[in-house]
Amino acid sequence: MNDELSVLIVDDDKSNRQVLKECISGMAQVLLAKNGAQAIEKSMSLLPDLIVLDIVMPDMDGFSVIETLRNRSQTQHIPIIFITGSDSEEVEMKGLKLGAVDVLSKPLHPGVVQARIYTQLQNVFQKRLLDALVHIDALTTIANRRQFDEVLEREWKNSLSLGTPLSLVILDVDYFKDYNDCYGHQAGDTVLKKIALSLKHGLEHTHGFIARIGGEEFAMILPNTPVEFAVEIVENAIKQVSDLQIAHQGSGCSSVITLSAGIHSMVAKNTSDNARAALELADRALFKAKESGRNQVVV
Ligand code: GH3
Ligand code: MG
Ligand code: MG
Ligand code: MG
Repeated sequence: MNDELSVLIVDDDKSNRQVLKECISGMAQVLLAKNGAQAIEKSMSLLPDLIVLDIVMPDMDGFSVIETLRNRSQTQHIPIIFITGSDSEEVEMKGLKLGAVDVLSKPLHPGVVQARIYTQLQNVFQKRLLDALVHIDALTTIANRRQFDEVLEREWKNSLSLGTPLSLVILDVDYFKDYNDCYGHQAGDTVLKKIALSLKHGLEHTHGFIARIGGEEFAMILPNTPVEFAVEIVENAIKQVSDLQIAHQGSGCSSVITLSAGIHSMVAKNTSDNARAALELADRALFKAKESGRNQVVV
Protein backbone atom coordinates (compact mmCIF):
# COMPACT_ATOMS: atom_id res chain seq x y z
CA MET A 1 0.00 0.00 0.00
CA ASN A 2 1.14 3.55 -0.55
CA ASP A 3 0.00 7.12 -0.22
CA GLU A 4 -1.78 7.03 -3.57
CA LEU A 5 -4.69 5.98 -1.37
CA SER A 6 -6.55 8.75 0.44
CA VAL A 7 -8.74 8.72 3.53
CA LEU A 8 -11.26 11.43 4.39
CA ILE A 9 -11.66 11.98 8.14
CA VAL A 10 -14.98 13.55 9.12
CA ASP A 11 -15.36 14.63 12.74
CA ASP A 12 -16.62 17.82 14.39
CA ASP A 13 -14.13 17.36 17.24
CA LYS A 14 -10.67 18.70 16.53
CA SER A 15 -8.83 16.35 18.89
CA ASN A 16 -10.53 13.30 17.34
CA ARG A 17 -9.50 14.50 13.90
CA GLN A 18 -5.95 14.82 15.18
CA VAL A 19 -5.86 11.30 16.67
CA LEU A 20 -7.27 9.83 13.45
CA LYS A 21 -4.88 11.82 11.33
CA GLU A 22 -1.91 10.48 13.28
CA CYS A 23 -3.22 6.93 12.91
CA ILE A 24 -3.63 7.21 9.15
CA SER A 25 -0.88 9.50 7.91
CA GLY A 26 1.70 6.69 7.56
CA MET A 27 -0.67 4.60 5.43
CA ALA A 28 -2.50 7.03 3.18
CA GLN A 29 -2.99 10.66 2.26
CA VAL A 30 -5.24 12.35 4.85
CA LEU A 31 -8.14 14.65 3.94
CA LEU A 32 -10.17 16.43 6.63
CA ALA A 33 -13.76 17.62 7.02
CA LYS A 34 -15.35 19.26 10.09
CA ASN A 35 -19.01 18.66 9.32
CA GLY A 36 -21.45 16.78 7.13
CA ALA A 37 -21.71 19.39 4.38
CA GLN A 38 -17.92 19.54 4.03
CA ALA A 39 -17.80 15.73 4.04
CA ILE A 40 -20.16 15.54 1.06
CA GLU A 41 -18.43 18.30 -0.82
CA LYS A 42 -14.95 16.77 -0.34
CA SER A 43 -16.17 13.26 -1.10
CA MET A 44 -17.64 14.44 -4.40
CA SER A 45 -14.65 16.55 -5.45
CA LEU A 46 -11.75 14.43 -4.15
CA LEU A 47 -13.25 10.90 -4.31
CA PRO A 48 -11.34 9.49 -1.32
CA ASP A 49 -10.67 5.73 -1.16
CA LEU A 50 -12.06 5.45 2.37
CA ILE A 51 -14.11 7.69 4.68
CA VAL A 52 -13.92 7.64 8.48
CA LEU A 53 -17.15 9.24 9.57
CA ASP A 54 -18.30 10.48 12.97
CA ILE A 55 -21.97 9.80 13.69
CA VAL A 56 -22.83 12.59 16.12
CA MET A 57 -22.23 16.00 14.55
CA PRO A 58 -24.27 19.23 14.68
CA ASP A 59 -26.44 20.14 11.63
CA MET A 60 -25.97 16.96 9.64
CA ASP A 61 -25.17 13.66 11.36
CA GLY A 62 -23.15 10.75 9.98
CA PHE A 63 -26.27 8.76 9.09
CA SER A 64 -27.49 11.56 6.79
CA VAL A 65 -24.03 11.84 5.26
CA ILE A 66 -23.85 8.14 4.41
CA GLU A 67 -27.36 8.23 2.94
CA THR A 68 -26.46 11.18 0.72
CA LEU A 69 -23.22 9.55 -0.45
CA ARG A 70 -24.93 6.24 -1.18
CA ASN A 71 -27.47 8.03 -3.38
CA ARG A 72 -24.83 9.53 -5.67
CA SER A 73 -23.23 7.36 -8.32
CA GLN A 74 -19.75 8.87 -7.91
CA THR A 75 -19.59 8.20 -4.16
CA GLN A 76 -21.86 5.22 -3.61
CA HIS A 77 -19.02 2.67 -3.61
CA ILE A 78 -16.64 4.49 -1.24
CA PRO A 79 -16.25 2.35 1.90
CA ILE A 80 -17.17 4.13 5.13
CA ILE A 81 -16.09 3.41 8.71
CA PHE A 82 -18.35 4.92 11.37
CA ILE A 83 -17.08 6.30 14.64
CA THR A 84 -19.45 6.33 17.59
CA GLY A 85 -19.28 7.38 21.22
CA SER A 86 -22.29 5.24 21.94
CA ASP A 87 -21.90 1.61 22.91
CA SER A 88 -25.48 0.82 21.91
CA GLU A 89 -26.04 -2.18 19.70
CA GLU A 90 -28.79 -0.27 17.93
CA VAL A 91 -26.50 2.51 16.74
CA GLU A 92 -23.92 -0.01 15.54
CA MET A 93 -26.60 -2.01 13.72
CA LYS A 94 -28.01 1.09 12.05
CA GLY A 95 -24.55 2.07 10.81
CA LEU A 96 -23.88 -1.39 9.38
CA LYS A 97 -27.33 -1.55 7.77
CA LEU A 98 -26.68 1.78 6.07
CA GLY A 99 -23.62 0.18 4.48
CA ALA A 100 -20.69 1.04 6.78
CA VAL A 101 -17.87 -1.51 6.49
CA ASP A 102 -16.90 -1.17 10.16
CA VAL A 103 -17.81 0.75 13.32
CA LEU A 104 -15.13 2.15 15.65
CA SER A 105 -15.91 3.09 19.27
CA LYS A 106 -14.81 6.17 21.14
CA PRO A 107 -12.59 6.69 23.02
CA LEU A 108 -10.33 5.88 20.08
CA HIS A 109 -7.47 3.45 20.78
CA PRO A 110 -4.84 4.32 18.17
CA GLY A 111 -3.49 0.76 17.77
CA VAL A 112 -6.96 -0.67 17.14
CA VAL A 113 -7.97 2.22 14.87
CA GLN A 114 -4.81 1.80 12.83
CA ALA A 115 -5.24 -1.97 12.45
CA ARG A 116 -8.87 -1.66 11.35
CA ILE A 117 -8.18 1.13 8.88
CA TYR A 118 -5.23 -0.85 7.54
CA THR A 119 -7.54 -3.81 6.85
CA GLN A 120 -9.98 -1.59 4.94
CA LEU A 121 -7.20 0.06 2.94
CA GLN A 122 -5.90 -3.38 2.01
CA ASN A 123 -9.36 -4.26 0.70
CA VAL A 124 -9.44 -1.06 -1.35
CA PHE A 125 -5.98 -1.79 -2.73
CA GLN A 126 -6.87 -5.35 -3.68
CA LYS A 127 -10.09 -4.22 -5.34
CA ARG A 128 -8.14 -1.70 -7.37
CA LEU A 129 -5.66 -4.35 -8.42
CA LEU A 130 -8.44 -6.71 -9.42
CA ASP A 131 -10.20 -3.95 -11.30
CA ALA A 132 -7.02 -3.21 -13.25
CA LEU A 133 -6.49 -6.90 -14.06
CA VAL A 134 -10.07 -7.32 -15.24
CA HIS A 135 -9.67 -4.41 -17.68
CA ILE A 136 -6.23 -5.16 -19.11
CA ASP A 137 -5.16 -7.57 -21.83
CA ALA A 138 -2.55 -9.87 -20.31
CA LEU A 139 -0.42 -10.28 -23.44
CA THR A 140 -0.11 -6.67 -24.59
CA THR A 141 -0.97 -4.82 -21.33
CA ILE A 142 -3.26 -2.42 -23.21
CA ALA A 143 -7.03 -2.27 -22.53
CA ASN A 144 -9.06 -5.42 -23.23
CA ARG A 145 -12.48 -6.01 -24.75
CA ARG A 146 -14.29 -5.46 -21.45
CA GLN A 147 -12.74 -2.04 -21.00
CA PHE A 148 -13.42 -1.25 -24.65
CA ASP A 149 -17.13 -1.97 -24.17
CA GLU A 150 -17.26 0.27 -21.09
CA VAL A 151 -15.45 3.15 -22.79
CA LEU A 152 -17.64 2.79 -25.88
CA GLU A 153 -20.78 3.03 -23.79
CA ARG A 154 -19.45 6.14 -22.03
CA GLU A 155 -18.27 7.85 -25.22
CA TRP A 156 -21.50 6.96 -26.99
CA LYS A 157 -23.43 8.75 -24.25
CA ASN A 158 -21.08 11.74 -24.47
CA SER A 159 -21.51 11.99 -28.22
CA LEU A 160 -25.27 11.66 -27.78
CA SER A 161 -25.55 14.41 -25.19
CA LEU A 162 -22.98 16.82 -26.67
CA GLY A 163 -23.71 16.15 -30.34
CA THR A 164 -19.99 15.65 -31.03
CA PRO A 165 -18.68 13.31 -33.75
CA LEU A 166 -17.35 9.93 -32.67
CA SER A 167 -15.10 7.70 -34.77
CA LEU A 168 -14.79 3.95 -34.25
CA VAL A 169 -11.94 2.03 -35.80
CA ILE A 170 -11.21 -1.69 -36.09
CA LEU A 171 -7.71 -2.75 -37.07
CA ASP A 172 -6.62 -6.26 -37.99
CA VAL A 173 -3.18 -7.71 -38.68
CA ASP A 174 -2.77 -8.83 -42.30
CA TYR A 175 -1.99 -12.49 -43.05
CA PHE A 176 -1.27 -13.17 -39.41
CA LYS A 177 -2.09 -16.85 -39.59
CA ASP A 178 0.70 -17.18 -42.16
CA TYR A 179 3.02 -15.25 -39.85
CA ASN A 180 2.42 -17.76 -37.05
CA ASP A 181 2.84 -20.65 -39.45
CA CYS A 182 6.13 -19.26 -40.70
CA TYR A 183 7.74 -17.78 -37.56
CA GLY A 184 5.96 -19.57 -34.73
CA HIS A 185 3.22 -18.58 -32.27
CA GLN A 186 5.66 -17.07 -29.78
CA ALA A 187 7.11 -14.73 -32.39
CA GLY A 188 3.48 -13.89 -33.25
CA ASP A 189 2.85 -12.93 -29.65
CA THR A 190 5.85 -10.61 -29.70
CA VAL A 191 4.49 -8.94 -32.84
CA LEU A 192 1.12 -8.35 -31.17
CA LYS A 193 2.89 -6.68 -28.23
CA LYS A 194 4.89 -4.43 -30.56
CA ILE A 195 1.78 -3.46 -32.52
CA ALA A 196 -0.15 -2.70 -29.33
CA LEU A 197 2.62 -0.43 -28.04
CA SER A 198 2.93 1.33 -31.38
CA LEU A 199 -0.83 1.97 -31.60
CA LYS A 200 -0.93 3.17 -28.01
CA HIS A 201 2.01 5.46 -28.55
CA GLY A 202 0.32 6.91 -31.64
CA LEU A 203 -2.68 8.01 -29.59
CA GLU A 204 -0.69 9.36 -26.66
CA HIS A 205 -1.40 13.05 -27.19
CA THR A 206 -5.00 12.61 -28.28
CA HIS A 207 -8.17 11.66 -26.38
CA GLY A 208 -8.23 8.44 -28.37
CA PHE A 209 -8.52 5.06 -26.72
CA ILE A 210 -7.04 1.76 -27.97
CA ALA A 211 -7.87 -1.81 -26.96
CA ARG A 212 -7.10 -5.34 -28.09
CA ILE A 213 -10.58 -6.69 -28.75
CA GLY A 214 -9.70 -10.11 -30.12
CA GLY A 215 -6.81 -12.34 -31.18
CA GLU A 216 -5.11 -10.07 -33.72
CA GLU A 217 -7.77 -7.37 -33.73
CA PHE A 218 -7.49 -3.94 -32.16
CA ALA A 219 -10.04 -1.15 -31.90
CA MET A 220 -9.87 2.60 -31.37
CA ILE A 221 -12.46 4.97 -29.96
CA LEU A 222 -11.79 8.53 -31.12
CA PRO A 223 -14.10 10.96 -29.29
CA ASN A 224 -14.86 14.34 -30.80
CA THR A 225 -13.11 13.25 -34.01
CA PRO A 226 -14.78 13.71 -37.41
CA VAL A 227 -14.02 11.24 -40.17
CA GLU A 228 -11.28 13.27 -41.91
CA PHE A 229 -9.22 13.49 -38.70
CA ALA A 230 -9.89 9.83 -37.93
CA VAL A 231 -8.51 8.84 -41.35
CA GLU A 232 -5.39 10.89 -40.69
CA ILE A 233 -4.87 9.31 -37.26
CA VAL A 234 -5.42 5.77 -38.52
CA GLU A 235 -3.27 6.18 -41.65
CA ASN A 236 -0.52 7.41 -39.39
CA ALA A 237 -1.00 4.49 -36.98
CA ILE A 238 -0.84 1.96 -39.83
CA LYS A 239 2.30 3.60 -41.18
CA GLN A 240 3.94 3.47 -37.75
CA VAL A 241 3.34 -0.28 -37.66
CA SER A 242 4.70 -0.98 -41.15
CA ASP A 243 7.66 1.27 -40.27
CA LEU A 244 8.51 -1.20 -37.51
CA GLN A 245 9.75 -3.32 -40.45
CA ILE A 246 8.84 -6.65 -38.89
CA ALA A 247 9.76 -9.13 -41.64
CA HIS A 248 6.81 -11.19 -42.91
CA GLN A 249 7.88 -13.28 -45.90
CA GLY A 250 4.53 -15.03 -46.18
CA SER A 251 2.48 -11.82 -46.33
CA GLY A 252 0.31 -11.59 -49.42
CA CYS A 253 0.55 -7.80 -49.58
CA SER A 254 4.00 -6.75 -48.32
CA SER A 255 7.28 -8.10 -47.00
CA VAL A 256 6.62 -6.69 -43.52
CA ILE A 257 3.80 -6.86 -40.95
CA THR A 258 0.92 -4.56 -41.95
CA LEU A 259 -2.55 -3.65 -40.69
CA SER A 260 -5.89 -3.07 -42.36
CA ALA A 261 -8.47 -0.78 -40.77
CA GLY A 262 -12.13 0.11 -41.05
CA ILE A 263 -13.54 3.40 -39.75
CA HIS A 264 -17.08 4.40 -39.01
CA SER A 265 -17.75 7.99 -37.89
CA MET A 266 -21.04 9.45 -36.70
CA VAL A 267 -22.80 11.56 -34.10
CA ALA A 268 -24.38 9.08 -31.67
CA LYS A 269 -28.13 8.61 -31.87
CA ASN A 270 -30.41 6.80 -29.45
CA THR A 271 -29.37 3.89 -27.27
CA SER A 272 -26.14 1.94 -26.97
CA ASP A 273 -27.65 -0.75 -29.24
CA ASN A 274 -26.69 1.67 -31.97
CA ALA A 275 -23.10 1.68 -30.67
CA ARG A 276 -22.87 -2.00 -31.49
CA ALA A 277 -24.40 -1.34 -34.91
CA ALA A 278 -21.83 1.41 -35.49
CA LEU A 279 -19.04 -0.99 -34.59
CA GLU A 280 -20.50 -3.45 -37.05
CA LEU A 281 -20.21 -0.77 -39.75
CA ALA A 282 -16.54 -0.22 -38.85
CA ASP A 283 -16.09 -3.99 -39.19
CA ARG A 284 -17.72 -3.92 -42.63
CA ALA A 285 -15.31 -1.15 -43.68
CA LEU A 286 -12.45 -3.34 -42.43
CA PHE A 287 -13.74 -6.19 -44.57
CA LYS A 288 -13.62 -3.89 -47.60
CA ALA A 289 -10.05 -2.87 -46.73
CA LYS A 290 -9.13 -6.57 -46.68
CA GLU A 291 -10.92 -7.26 -49.95
CA SER A 292 -9.29 -4.39 -51.76
CA GLY A 293 -5.73 -5.43 -51.00
CA ARG A 294 -5.10 -4.94 -47.23
CA ASN A 295 -2.51 -2.56 -45.65
CA GLN A 296 -5.01 0.32 -45.95
CA VAL A 297 -7.87 2.25 -44.31
CA VAL A 298 -11.44 2.19 -45.56
CA VAL A 299 -14.22 4.48 -44.31
P1 GH3 B 1 -6.33 -11.52 -42.79
O1 GH3 B 1 -5.29 -10.72 -43.52
O2 GH3 B 1 -7.51 -11.79 -43.65
O3 GH3 B 1 -6.72 -10.89 -41.51
O4 GH3 B 1 -5.67 -12.92 -42.50
P2 GH3 B 1 -5.26 -13.53 -41.11
O5 GH3 B 1 -4.42 -14.71 -41.36
O6 GH3 B 1 -4.66 -12.48 -40.25
O7 GH3 B 1 -6.66 -13.86 -40.51
P3 GH3 B 1 -7.23 -15.14 -39.82
O8 GH3 B 1 -8.46 -14.67 -39.10
O9 GH3 B 1 -7.36 -16.27 -40.80
O10 GH3 B 1 -6.15 -15.55 -38.75
C1 GH3 B 1 -5.94 -14.86 -37.58
C2 GH3 B 1 -4.75 -15.50 -36.92
O11 GH3 B 1 -4.39 -14.79 -35.76
C3 GH3 B 1 -5.03 -16.91 -36.51
C4 GH3 B 1 -4.47 -17.01 -35.12
O12 GH3 B 1 -3.56 -18.05 -35.00
C5 GH3 B 1 -3.76 -15.71 -34.91
N1 GH3 B 1 -3.86 -15.28 -33.52
C6 GH3 B 1 -4.98 -14.91 -32.86
N2 GH3 B 1 -4.67 -14.60 -31.57
C7 GH3 B 1 -3.34 -14.78 -31.44
C8 GH3 B 1 -2.42 -14.65 -30.34
O13 GH3 B 1 -2.79 -14.26 -29.22
N3 GH3 B 1 -1.12 -14.92 -30.57
C9 GH3 B 1 -0.67 -15.33 -31.80
N4 GH3 B 1 0.62 -15.57 -31.94
N5 GH3 B 1 -1.51 -15.49 -32.84
C10 GH3 B 1 -2.83 -15.22 -32.66
MG1 MG C 1 -19.00 14.24 17.02
MG1 MG D 1 -8.92 -11.20 -37.59
MG1 MG E 1 -5.86 -10.82 -39.67
